[in-house]
Amino acid sequence: MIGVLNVTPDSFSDGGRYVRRSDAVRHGIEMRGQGADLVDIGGESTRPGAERVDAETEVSRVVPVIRELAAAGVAMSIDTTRASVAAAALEAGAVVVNDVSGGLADPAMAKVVAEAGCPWILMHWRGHSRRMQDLATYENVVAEVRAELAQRVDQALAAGVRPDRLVIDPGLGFAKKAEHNWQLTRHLGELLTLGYPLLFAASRKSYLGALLAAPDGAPRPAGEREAATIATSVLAVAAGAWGVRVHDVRGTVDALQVWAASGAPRLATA
Ligand code: PMM
Repeated sequence: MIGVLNVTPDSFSDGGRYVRRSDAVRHGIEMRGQGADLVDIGGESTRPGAERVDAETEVSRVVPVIRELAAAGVAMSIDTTRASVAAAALEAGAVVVNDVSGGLADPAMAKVVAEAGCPWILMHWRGHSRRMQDLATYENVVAEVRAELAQRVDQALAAGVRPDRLVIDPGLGFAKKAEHNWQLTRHLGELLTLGYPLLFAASRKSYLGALLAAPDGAPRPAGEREAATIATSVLAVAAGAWGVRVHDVRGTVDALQVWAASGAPRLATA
């Protein structure tokens, strides 16, 4: 279970809430207490259309928070596509790199991860946020995402990253239309045949807002997509996902406890 902590003014769901360091640290400790195994710290918004910030800004947002949370014993991943930010975050106490570009955005990332020997979450990605929705064209989204993730894995291995350090992620909402996200959700088992643990990160994403739209077509606001998020997370874990990345840790932990206690079978695992 990974809890989301965006130290940004503009992320689509929690943007602006944790810009103050004390608020961010308090929320990170709270999520750990609720059952988050990792708190995922991001200093750059990746919402569709977002403009980039420079590396110095990203580092100045995340490093002080990472230092304080590390001192409090909280395990963290750094959500970044930049090798320099990942290196600074690892040095400050993060233990996992969560790279939404799967190593594509920064050719130096693989070396940083290989040298650190840390786990690396490789997400399926086709381009930066400003243009990513133009890249959401597929003949067969499941086969193409699987093939592109396999390339990311091969590149990571070629750079010397150990196979037991890799986690794959279908990248819901990143160069994906709603129907692509649903297809991937339906066919997680095909991605699991790559043989790596899979992270599923649907939390509060806009395709859930579209699903729950009001009769006039207005999407459900991001903060009111929690029940839908929990439902997708439970379905993903039941289908064999290794982990989920969510904003509401407590609700997700509760739901997964119900699922585990029910004895319902896991459909597949990597
Ligand atoms: N989505 C966001 C950010 N980071 N990391 C991974 N591994 N997978 C995702 O789908 C993902 C991510 C989107 O933004 P948010 O931080 O506001 O949820």
